[in-house]
Amino acid sequence: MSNKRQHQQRLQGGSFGRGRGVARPGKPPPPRNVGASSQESLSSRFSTQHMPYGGERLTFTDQHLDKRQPTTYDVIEGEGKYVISEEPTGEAVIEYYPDFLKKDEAFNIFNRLSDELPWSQKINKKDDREFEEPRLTVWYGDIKYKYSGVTQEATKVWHPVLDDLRKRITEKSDLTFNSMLGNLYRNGHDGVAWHSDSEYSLGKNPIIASLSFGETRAFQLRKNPMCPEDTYEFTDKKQINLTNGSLLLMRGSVQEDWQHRVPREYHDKNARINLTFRTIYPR
Ligand SMILES: O=C(O)CCC(=O)C(=O)O
Repeated sequence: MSNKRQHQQRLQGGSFGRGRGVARPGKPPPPRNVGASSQESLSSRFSTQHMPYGGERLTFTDQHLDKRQPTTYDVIEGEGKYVISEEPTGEAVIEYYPDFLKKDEAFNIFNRLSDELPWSQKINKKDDREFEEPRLTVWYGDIKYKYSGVTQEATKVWHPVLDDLRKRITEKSDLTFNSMLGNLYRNGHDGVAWHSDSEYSLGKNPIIASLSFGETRAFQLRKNPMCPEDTYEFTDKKQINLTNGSLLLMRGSVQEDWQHRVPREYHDKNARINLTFRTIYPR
């Protein structure tokens, strides 16, 4: 992805604090509703983004968004398929399976993945500024993956646990994947800022399968305003509290019409691992 597109699409969280060591997961706390009282009202800055497959869309570029007042999210709970929007771009579909893996097995997998995968700290570039990503990452795939100034080198031999998980997702969904980006959130200070997985190498309407291990963390989505006449507010917001052993599928226009993030938390959190299986195409 070009620097310009990285800048526009992947609004990485330079404002996040650094992690302070991996906190082992205990029993995840029950999901809680986020969002409070105040409906946000904010004039925001937008820029025009040229989509890889033609057309344009408005993109929010205000990195100070994370510092606003708490806002209200519709919480999606329970197993199911949710059509979260229907636009000329198509349906944006979320599927959530909280019990994809048994809790004990998922905690064991967390321990193996945190000990055995080659996690590393990457440096992001944004506005000619460099900052450490507020999480550790790992990449498995036949070809390298580039985003936000980060290059994840190809790792052709898959760890057996990852290979097994990939097969189990395919058995459940009939979907196949050739790569996996893993995130290790060491504690509540780690997260990922608003972005969409819309790099050119993922193709149009990419399908992402996301597996979670360890601590429950909020996964939030906000819908891009659809036309310049809109009030430039993100009025449609969803949250799924991704629990240990859960599987989330994002399909259709989710990456084109929505952004997502895992916000930084202001209270103690244990570590969480997230594996995002994708299909990437050579350029
Ligand atoms: O940790 C998560 O659930 C989301 C990770 C994510 O957004 C990404 O890898 O693009």
